[in-house]
Amino acid sequence: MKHTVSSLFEALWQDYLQQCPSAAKVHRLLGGGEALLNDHVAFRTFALPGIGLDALAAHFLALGYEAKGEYEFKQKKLFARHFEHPDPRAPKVFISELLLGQCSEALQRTVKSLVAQLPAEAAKADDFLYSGAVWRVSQAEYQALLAESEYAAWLAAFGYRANHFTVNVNALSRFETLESVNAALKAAGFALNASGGEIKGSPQVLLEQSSTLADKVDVAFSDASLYIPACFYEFARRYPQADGELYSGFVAASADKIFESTDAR
Ligand code: OOG
Ligand code: NI
Repeated sequence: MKHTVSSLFEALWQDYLQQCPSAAKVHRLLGGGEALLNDHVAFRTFALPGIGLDALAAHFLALGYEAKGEYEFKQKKLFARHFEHPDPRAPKVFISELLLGQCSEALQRTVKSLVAQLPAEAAKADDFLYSGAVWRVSQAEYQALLAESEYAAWLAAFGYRANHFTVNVNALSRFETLESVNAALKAAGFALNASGGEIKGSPQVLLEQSSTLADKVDVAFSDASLYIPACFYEFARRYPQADGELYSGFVAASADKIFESTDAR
């Protein structure tokens, strides 16, 4: 089925709920039954031909999205870009890729062996963005990736799907500040990602973000099953720029910490 913007995000949301079951509860807590607007949805991939950032982005460009900001994460060896749709109700999209050329030979070999298991042109399939991890990966391979790059290990375990959805806090009717959202989440028992502080960013950089720690789920590796962090929920409050429009970009220093919402713990 060829997707529309709304059918694609609905399919992504249904897949995401399986990997982040607490999202349904968070949704009720913040929305009280009303629909919530998504600020953005994020994806991860490996920078390899046919499967890199551009291959994922093609799905969104075909739906009218446009490429916007670029971001570099030197330590984590990631590059990212964000995309916006002319319809302001369509969520923004944040896509990152692991720069394999900067990783060890062993990591590159493992990752290439996973990607080689995908059918030709896999990234062009209409359901690719929520196809998950269709390769066989062993527990030992996962652990070896984890020792070098948490991002690589997460991708090997979970593959292609929304890594997180993000609540647009500006559009909430029951909450105004990100502090009040965080307080309600914690009172309801959700654990927040505290790396770099519970609130990343500030009104000065025009973006404040927080996120839950990823829900853990059972993942069946080729030789064993492990209970590991899957997907998380993010919350973003945007501030107006000098021209009165809300800032629509991302903040690399904050994003760097948001990535850590899937860290093993
Ligand atoms: C993306 C982390 C960055 C943001 O909103 O800054 C991000 C990821 O964890 O894949 O989503
Ligand atoms: Ni995000």
